[in-house]
Amino acid sequence: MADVQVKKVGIIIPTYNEKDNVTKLISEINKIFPATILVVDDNSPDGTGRVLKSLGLNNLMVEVRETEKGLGGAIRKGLSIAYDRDFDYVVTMDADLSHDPIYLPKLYKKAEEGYDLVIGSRYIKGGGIQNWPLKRKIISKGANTLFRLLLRSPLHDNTSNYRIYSRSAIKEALQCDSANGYEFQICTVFRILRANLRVSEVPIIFKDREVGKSKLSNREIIQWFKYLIKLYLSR
Ligand SMILES: Nc1nc2c(ncn2[C@@H]2O[C@H](COP(=O)(O)OP(=O)(O)OP(=O)(O)O)[C@@H](O)[C@H]2O)c(=O)[nH]1
Ligand SMILES: [Mg+2]
Repeated sequence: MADVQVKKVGIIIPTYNEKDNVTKLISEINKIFPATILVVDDNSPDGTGRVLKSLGLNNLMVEVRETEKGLGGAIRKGLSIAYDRDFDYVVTMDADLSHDPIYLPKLYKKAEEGYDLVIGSRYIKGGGIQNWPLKRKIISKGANTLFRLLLRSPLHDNTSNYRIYSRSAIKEALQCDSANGYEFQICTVFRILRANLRVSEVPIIFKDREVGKSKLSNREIIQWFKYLIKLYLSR
């Protein structure tokens, strides 16, 4: 019989006050996609970490960061754990049900075709956004257009956190050690492209969160644009 190698896939979900959303998300993932799930929680006041640990699922790891805060740092922590544990591929996705797990098999299949970074993309044919206010759409589309132009990215969606990394791509992403907020997504794309790794996109329909609060503040948006200029000047 042919020796079929089973790949180890991890899914990293950063959380801050998402106990209801992430519980539902994990149950949906477990119905359709076998993987180890690693939640990196920044000691959420709503007890996300405690609630998840009480589920007692054997494919779920919960990493609670007691003192550190920030989306970029949380994802980096997850990637670092997954890399050390020899995962072949790692998916990152948001906890708030904006990223539908039905796309997981498509992301994985594309990565298996030889791509190091595959983005779940809102901005290619077949992709889209449901229920976002106009202001949010303009900011996201504007940020992506600017990044594409300034950094010459072939990707249409550079800011989506729904993506799958190969081990080579994780290695590059882990170099983004000063990108602690939302800028982590563009730092990783920047480095992965600079390392000449292969990138691709699969279309996703992104749904706005229905429960819980957004953590994207005006301060984060300004910090993101400053970081984009910093990347541009560092080419
Ligand atoms: N661990 C950790 N997770 C975070 C932090 N900030 C955001 N997240 C998580 O990162 C994901 C994306 O954050 P969101 O608040 O949904 O950001 P967004 O998708 O840009 O904004 P909305 O969809 O409008 O809420 C969610 O799973 C959050 O819980 C943080 O500081 N630490
Ligand atoms: Mg969200």
